[in-house]
Amino acid sequence: MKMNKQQTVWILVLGTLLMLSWQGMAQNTLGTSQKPVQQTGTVSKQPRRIWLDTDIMVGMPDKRGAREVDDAITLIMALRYADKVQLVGISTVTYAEYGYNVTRKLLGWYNRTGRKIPVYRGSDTLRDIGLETDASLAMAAALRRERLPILAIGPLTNVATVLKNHPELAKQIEEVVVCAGRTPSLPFRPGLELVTVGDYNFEMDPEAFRVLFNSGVKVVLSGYECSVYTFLGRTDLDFLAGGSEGDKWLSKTLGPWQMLNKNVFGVDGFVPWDTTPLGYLTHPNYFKYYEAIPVRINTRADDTGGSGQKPFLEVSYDYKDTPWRATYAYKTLPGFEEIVIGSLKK
Ligand SMILES: [Ca+2]
Repeated sequence: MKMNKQQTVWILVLGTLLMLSWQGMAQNTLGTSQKPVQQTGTVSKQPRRIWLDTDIMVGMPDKRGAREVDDAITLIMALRYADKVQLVGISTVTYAEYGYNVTRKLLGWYNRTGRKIPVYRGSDTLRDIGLETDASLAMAAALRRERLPILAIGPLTNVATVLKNHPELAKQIEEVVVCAGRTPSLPFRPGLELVTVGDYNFEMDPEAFRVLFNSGVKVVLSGYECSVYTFLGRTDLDFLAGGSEGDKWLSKTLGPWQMLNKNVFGVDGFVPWDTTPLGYLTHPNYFKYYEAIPVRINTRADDTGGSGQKPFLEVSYDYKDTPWRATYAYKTLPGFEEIVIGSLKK
């Protein structure tokens, strides 16, 4: 039988449709015990077991009107990507007691993993490296049981206490992923660049970063430079108001934070800073990195309006006189923002 051109096209279209539906059926029949092969061509892996250390403060009363919300969004994102990361334990730092309670509240709403995730209180002062807390003891115990990466999205006091008191555990830490650091002299001017802010997690406890880098543990820095263009605007998060009990609480809590950002940075929304270090663990292909880049703490004039000098955590291939190295995430690729928003919708 000879076909004209139109008939040939139709047969091709039909064949493609059949193939697609067959593929769909094949995937549907795989069931839950067998996971389909990922698009990248690698077989889907077990989730990476990680420890989360956080200075979560979402919803804490504050004279400025609101406190950071990004640790909460990062926690929810980690729980929603349970196929990629499994939280072995969570420790709190800075506002240890408040953080403990609000973390347990969020776990009650968003932990659908079927696993109990323990929470531990850590350092309140950020000036007491070496003073054991529930957090440092639990982190050390977890590291004795298994080798783990630590996602540390606050000041590093708890991590430094573990390394100072239990240096033999350094080899049990796969890597520490933190939200800090900059390329030399890069000012941190989010939003419409009206004000310059500091490198908060580093500046709250610079000594803790010294302890970490001196330990030789692999460090991943994913801070301002990488995160600043990931922006959650009001319209991105409106849907939370009509969601679950947790979503409604989150929606009410985000409102004042968005307002504060509008007043201070000129934009009606905010950067979820801490989601990019988590993204390094869940979606590493969405970032650009400088590998094994030298790291130094430099002291020079405060760029945030203060009169004195302050330390800057900086990376540059020009630094020849430092033994410290890091993987430095300097850019987020398009699509990561959708991943963050999508994790709140799942
Ligand atoms: Ca944080």
